[in-house]
Amino acid sequence: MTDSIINAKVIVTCPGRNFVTLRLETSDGLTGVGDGTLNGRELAVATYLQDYICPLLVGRDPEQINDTWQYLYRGAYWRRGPVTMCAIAAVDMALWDIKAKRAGMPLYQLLGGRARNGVMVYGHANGRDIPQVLDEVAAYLDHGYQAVRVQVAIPGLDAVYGVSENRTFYEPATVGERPQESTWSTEAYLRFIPSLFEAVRERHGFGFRLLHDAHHRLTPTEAAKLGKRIEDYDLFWLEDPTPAEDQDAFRIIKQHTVTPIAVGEVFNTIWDCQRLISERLIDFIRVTPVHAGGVSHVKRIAEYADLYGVRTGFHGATDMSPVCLAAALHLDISLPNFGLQEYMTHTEQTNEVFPHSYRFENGFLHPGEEPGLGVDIDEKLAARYPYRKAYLPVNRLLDGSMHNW
Ligand code: EZ4
Ligand code: CO
Repeated sequence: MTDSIINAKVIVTCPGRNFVTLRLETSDGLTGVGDGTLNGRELAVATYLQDYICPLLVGRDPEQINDTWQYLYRGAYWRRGPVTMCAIAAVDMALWDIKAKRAGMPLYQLLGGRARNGVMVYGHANGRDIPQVLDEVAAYLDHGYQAVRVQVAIPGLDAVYGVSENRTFYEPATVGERPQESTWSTEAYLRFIPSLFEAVRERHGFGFRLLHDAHHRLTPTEAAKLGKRIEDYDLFWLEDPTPAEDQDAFRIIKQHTVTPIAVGEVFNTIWDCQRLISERLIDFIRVTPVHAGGVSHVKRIAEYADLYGVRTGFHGATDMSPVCLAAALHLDISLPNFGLQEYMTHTEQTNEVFPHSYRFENGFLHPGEEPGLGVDIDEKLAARYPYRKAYLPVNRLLDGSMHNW
């Protein structure tokens, strides 16, 4: 008799921040976990899973991942969108976890095995001023990192994206009944930001990959101007220069600068980046398993990107749970066109709730050799950290108009 799913459970926990996890159990006694966390909108995915997907999973053959994916995607009629795709992603990851456990192999072996020895990751140096960022970069380099993203506060602006009070942990979502408000001036940013890259290269040289995230705030012309202005500082990538849904904007940027562009953390499907990839308008695609339909769909996007010389740079901020990070690492180590993996360490409580086999060593992450994803959830411990409502910030220009956060 074939194995079947006998239990599908949604676990919402807040060990420092909120996570939504799907845990499946099969009649053969196997279990699998999948991440369904959508920062600031977590309960929408939890409900989608609990009320609409879990009842459909019970009784299904866990081995037929392709059929289950299509059943949930086509079967919803309402295609794409972050809530639906996070829910499908959670199922997909959990099923790959089960399949690899049954095979007795770490997931990357089922994806064809290793294409490299380890997964290079980038760390996050940030600070209230340039000297503080320079010290942070030094700390990351001392730790063995070979790639560092830099973000700095902009004089005259409050609560700028990517700048944190906590030196080891950056969490933009804040607990409360309303989002925090931050302010923005593109003029102030463009005047100041090149001096950060100049200072970093002057003090630390060119022997590591330097990255920066503009977080969807510029117009195509402003982004083109910035990219051109900072070419000598040799960034590995400039991320999300403009809002990602306007794919044509990237043609303007590409016409003016050879600063590499990374985009896609807000994409949910291959359709969102089809033109960006096929027209070579970006250099790195930043989709990640949780937000883009799981291991199956992200693999498809990465393979499509490879045809056009676009490399991967998967999103890996703290709102991707250890389950999603592990899934990303199995892809990273096996894909020919891997570029770089984002890595932001989780809180100690998060690491305890999600015991895992991946480990950091000298600037690289290794997925580990445990069968499956190599991550589990400690449900008893998870229950000690109940959900706390939290929102991502909103962003206003100095005259009060809403801007992109
Ligand atoms: O703002 O993950 O590159 N990383 C990022 C992140 C995102 C958050 C949103 O939940 O842009 O910091
Ligand atoms: Co980003």
